[in-house]
Amino acid sequence: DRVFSRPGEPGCLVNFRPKYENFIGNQWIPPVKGNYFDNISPVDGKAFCKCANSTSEDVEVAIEYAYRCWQSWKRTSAQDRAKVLYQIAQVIEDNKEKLAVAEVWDNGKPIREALSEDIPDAATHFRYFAAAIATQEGFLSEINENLVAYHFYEPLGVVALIIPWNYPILMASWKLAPAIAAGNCAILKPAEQTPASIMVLMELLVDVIPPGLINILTGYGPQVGKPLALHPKIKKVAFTGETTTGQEIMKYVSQNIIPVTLELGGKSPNIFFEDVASENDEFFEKAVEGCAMFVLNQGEVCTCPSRALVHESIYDKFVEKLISILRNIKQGNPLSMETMVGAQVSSEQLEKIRYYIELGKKEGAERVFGGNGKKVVEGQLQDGYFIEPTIFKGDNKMRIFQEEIFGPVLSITTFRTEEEAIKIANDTSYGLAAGVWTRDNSRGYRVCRQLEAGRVWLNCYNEFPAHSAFGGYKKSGFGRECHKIALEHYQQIKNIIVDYKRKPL
Ligand code: TXE
Repeated sequence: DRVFSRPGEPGCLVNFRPKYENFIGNQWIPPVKGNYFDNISPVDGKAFCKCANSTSEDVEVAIEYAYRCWQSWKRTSAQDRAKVLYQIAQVIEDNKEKLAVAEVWDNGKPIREALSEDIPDAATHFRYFAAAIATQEGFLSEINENLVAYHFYEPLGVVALIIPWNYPILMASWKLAPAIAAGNCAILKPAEQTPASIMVLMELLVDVIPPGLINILTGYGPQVGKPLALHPKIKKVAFTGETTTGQEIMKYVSQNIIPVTLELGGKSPNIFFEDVASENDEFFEKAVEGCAMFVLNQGEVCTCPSRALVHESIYDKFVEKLISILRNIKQGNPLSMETMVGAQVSSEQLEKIRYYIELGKKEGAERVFGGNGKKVVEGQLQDGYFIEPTIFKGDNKMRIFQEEIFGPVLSITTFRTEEEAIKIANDTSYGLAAGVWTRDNSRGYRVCRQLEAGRVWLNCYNEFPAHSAFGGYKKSGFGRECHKIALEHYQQIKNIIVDYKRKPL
C-alpha cells in the first residue's frame, strides 16, 4: 500500500512542481498573461499545485513551436516515428508507479486501477500505433496500361487534442499516439480539473521527443480550448467530452473546414437475459460483476453501464447478488491497493451526482441501494469528493435513465422479451456502448447487431484493447479511436495520377 503522503511531503512518490508553466517546445514557458489557477486534488479537496491559465496568446506561441517541429517531423520516415513512439511507451512503463500516483492525486481514481489499466494501456497505445504506422502502406491503381494512380498517406499539420478529466493520461495517449505516428505535431489541452499528471509525463519525455512535437496548454475551455480549436493553422480537432461542448467544437471547426472527431457522452445499456441466472455459477457471478461495473472509475467512464435492463423473471435474484457485491466494494483512500472506488473528480461533479440522486427520488424511482448522497470517508480525507454508490429502479423514460450522470449511479429496469429489451436499450439519444449477457450465443449475436451503439460487449464489459475501434453512434459522436483505422483521422490522401505513355516534352 502507498503511504498517505501529500504531494510535497516525504513519502509521496511524485514530485509535482509547485507551479506548472505550459509545456511548449520541450520547455516550460510561462503563460503570456502570467495567470495561474489552483489545481485541487479530489482526494482531500486541497490544492497541490498551480497550473497556467492559458489564453489565445499562448495558443500562438504553441502553434509557432509546433510548426517549427513539423517542418522536420513530416519528413521523417515511418520507421523513425515508430522508434519515438516505442521510446515513449518505454518511458511510461519505466515510470508506471510515479505516473499512477500522479493520476490518483489529480483525478481521485484508485491506484489499483491506474496501475493495472490507465498507465499500462497508455504504453500499449504508443506501441500499437508505432507498429501500425511502421506497417501502413499506400496503394496504387492501374487505370490502364499507361495510366497509374498512386495514393499516399500524408499528415495534416498541427492538430488540436482536447481531452476530459476521467482518464487524463490514457485519453492523451489515445489521441497523441495516432496523431504523432501519422506525422503531425500536437497541441493538447488537458481538462482544467486534471492538468498535472500529463505534466509529470512530459517532464519524463523531454529527452525522447523532438521539441515541439507534443505541446501542452493548460487552462479552461472557453479561454484556451476555443481559440485553439478556432485557430486557422490548426488542421484537425480531436475532442472527448460533453455532447454540448462537442456541438460547440463542430461550430469552431466549420470556420476553417477542418476534420473533427468527437467522442461524447453515453448512457449505455447493459442487458441481462433470463438464462444468465438459470444456474448459480461462475457465469452468473461474472455477469453481475459486469453490472456492478457502473462504479468503475467512480462511474466517470464514457461507457459507464449506467442503465441495467434485467429480465423480470430473474430480477430479485439478480439484485440480491448485485447488492452483495456492492457491499464488498472498498471505497476510500485511493492510494490503498485495496480500494476499488475512489473520489469523484471535482466538487462540481459531486454536486451534479447529488442533483441526479434527488431527481431520481422526485421522479418516483425506487431506491434499491444507497440514495442518500452520503460521503463515505472520514479523517484526513473528509474534504475529498467521495460518494456512496446508488441504484434506482424505474422507467426508461425518466431523466435518470436518459441523461448522463457520470457518477456511481445505476438506473435499473426490467423487460419481458428480447424485442422489448432492444427497444428500451435503443430508446436513448446516445449510442456509445452497450453490454449483452446471455448463455445463448445466437441470441447474443442477434441482439448485438440490433443495438445502436458503436461498441457492444457480449458477456464482458469495459474491455479496451488497442486494436478495437472505439467510438459512438448518434449523439455520442463520430470517428474511431484505438484501432489502426484511427490513423486515417489524422491523415489526408494524396493522389497522383501519372501518364507513362506521354513522351517528355
Ligand atoms: O466536460 P467538457 P466537463 C460529460 C459528463 C460530465 C460532463 C461535464 O457527463 O459530467 O460531460 O464535464 C474543454 N471550447 N463528460 O464540463 O466541458 C474542457 O476544458 C473548447 C463525458 O468537464 O466537455 C475540457 O478540456 N474546449 C466525457 C474538455 O473540453 C472546451 C468525459 C471536456 O470538458 C470548451 C468528460 C470550449 N468551449 C465529461 N468547453 C466522455 N465522453 O468521456 C470545455 N472545453
